[in-house]
Amino acid sequence: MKRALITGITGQDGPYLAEFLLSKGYKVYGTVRRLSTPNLENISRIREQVDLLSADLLDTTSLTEAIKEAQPDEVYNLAAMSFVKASFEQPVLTGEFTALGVTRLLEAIRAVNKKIKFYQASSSEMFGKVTETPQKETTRFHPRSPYGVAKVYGHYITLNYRESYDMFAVSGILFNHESPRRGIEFVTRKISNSVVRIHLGKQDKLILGDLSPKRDWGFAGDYVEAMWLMLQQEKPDDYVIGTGENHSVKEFVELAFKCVGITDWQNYVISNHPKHMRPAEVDYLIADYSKAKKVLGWEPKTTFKELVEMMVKSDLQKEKKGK
Ligand code: NDP
Ligand code: GDR
Repeated sequence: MKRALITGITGQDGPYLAEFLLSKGYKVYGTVRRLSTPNLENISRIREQVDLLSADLLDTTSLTEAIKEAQPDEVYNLAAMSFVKASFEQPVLTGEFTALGVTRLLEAIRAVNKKIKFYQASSSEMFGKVTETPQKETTRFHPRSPYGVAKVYGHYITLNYRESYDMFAVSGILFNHESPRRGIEFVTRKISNSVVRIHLGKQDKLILGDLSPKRDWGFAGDYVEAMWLMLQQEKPDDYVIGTGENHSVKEFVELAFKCVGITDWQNYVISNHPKHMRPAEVDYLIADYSKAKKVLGWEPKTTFKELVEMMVKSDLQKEKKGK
């Protein structure tokens, strides 16, 4: 039985990856950091099937102990401060979690067993102000936020440990991926939740920032398979994962309102609100995932329309249940 350790198991991607690995017969461990009120909602369905270990990206000892305890064949580093807007407000802490946290984890692996395979959750935010379209593995990085800068560090330290210590360390450069489990502050879930609440008469307005940025949005459930595939290859390498299609925030809003039968969506939306604008914006992201398709045999399965419908439907069910 293979063993995997997932950091960030309580987030959006962690539970999808855990479910995927359990279906492959893995023994799955996940790290959780101490919070005054535990946040286990996203893993409630698989709570009995995974072993939770206490560890924090700020604390190397806790990471080392978690690795000693789990004795994993594979470590998936999904933990991070992942909200771009917040990274402008807490740039130093973002660097500690999202950048140096990767080094702490790699050091812990190196100390315990350097044969453990390592996956780093890198991001299309590294491309930022894009220098090439579509973006692929060789596209130059130009991050536009403390989060993006921290992810560039995480990417290069992963490569550095691969080159320096002959470790099987890969960096998956994933474009935006969403799901009903997405945190409420990210734009897609904020939209699906607000649209449903407006439809049910529980909310008057949806207050957003810039509606013009375009993102390559996929379904998180499709993307976790790519993470696993990267660790099943003979040689460690880096891959871009996306859909090859992009849409503006405005298109997402329009389609989400359409899902509940509202066509005059402009009457319910306030845009360019200063609270939701960023000091520097990433305007246009679109993935060239041809390397992943060729080498990993990976392709996205869920369309943009299916994704929006899935999120609105899920929020409708939750709101009706009063959750
Ligand atoms: P989430 O924000 O939903 O989850 C982040 C996880 O990290 C949570 O489990 C959180 O725990 C944990 N975490 C945060 N800080 C620490 C810390 N100091 N120590 C230990 N754990 C911590 O992210 P996603 O699931 O959406 O994304 C997974 C990873 O992929 C992240 O690294 C993200 O940056 C990256 N990524 C995501 C993309 C996306 O579109 N979703 C695209 C590209 C990359 P807690 O519950 O306690 O807060
Ligand atoms: P992003 O996701 O920054 O791409 O990072 P987010 O959903 O936060 O923003 C997407 C775009 O929508 C615009 N926007 C708003 N965003 C939020 N959150 N709230 C608003 O009210 C709003 N109005 C407009 C943003 O300006 C932006 O252009 C996500 C995260 O998951 C990262 O961790 C990950 O690395 C990248 O995707 C790929």
